[in-house]
Amino acid sequence: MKDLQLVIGNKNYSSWSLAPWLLLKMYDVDFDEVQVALYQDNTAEKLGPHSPSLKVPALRHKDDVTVWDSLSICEYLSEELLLGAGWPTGAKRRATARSVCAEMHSEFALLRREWPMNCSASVRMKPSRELRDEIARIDAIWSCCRRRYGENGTYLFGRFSIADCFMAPMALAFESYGAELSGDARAYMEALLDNPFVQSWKRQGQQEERSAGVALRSVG
Ligand SMILES: N[C@@H](CCC(=O)N[C@@H](CS)C(=O)NCC(=O)O)C(=O)O
Repeated sequence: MKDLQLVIGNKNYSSWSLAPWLLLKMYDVDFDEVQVALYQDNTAEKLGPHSPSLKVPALRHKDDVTVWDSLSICEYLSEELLLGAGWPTGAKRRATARSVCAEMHSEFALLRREWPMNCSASVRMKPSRELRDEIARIDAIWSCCRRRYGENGTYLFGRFSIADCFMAPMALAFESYGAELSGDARAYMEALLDNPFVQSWKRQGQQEERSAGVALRSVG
């Protein structure tokens, strides 16, 4: 077993699992991926040994550190394994990056409910007025960060950072449901969706769904 273990849920649906997984992949950190199927009768029992909150993601490091919650895991990884490289350089950029991650992490309940990440979905959905407001706020975050801080690359703060890890699930949902975005926000979303690890997460999520469908059909 490797020093680092990341426990995640179904790739098709588990938006919170994607953030730390993407950070580890982007920094080429060696880790064991432990997948637990969500929403099953035995999910809590399976998560019990890994996660005090009985939710994913959860991280285990060297058998003596357990970290749960996506944002805490990304903070820990950046501090312990990446020498702080998970965040942009410069106090002002870091403060903004932390603010947008915290906002993403604590807000947008409606978006998560009405347009949940589902890598296999491809359906145009007209957003309600309230949902349009949330989409507009994300559009404003993306456009503003790109304009102010994005000069050194295609990511939110130029080079890849934890902020992009938290935007990736939203980008996948926006792609699935056909969000209408401004030019700068759309360009950022497309760059993020082009990331090879985001693509591979999406493909694996879709594959999982196809296999679950086949399993259900063979039971029925
Ligand atoms: N705030 C947590 C949220 C974690 C969360 O809600 N995870 C979902 C999957 S994406 C989960 O484990 N659900 C299982 C359950 O609620 O039983 C984080 O950022 O990690």
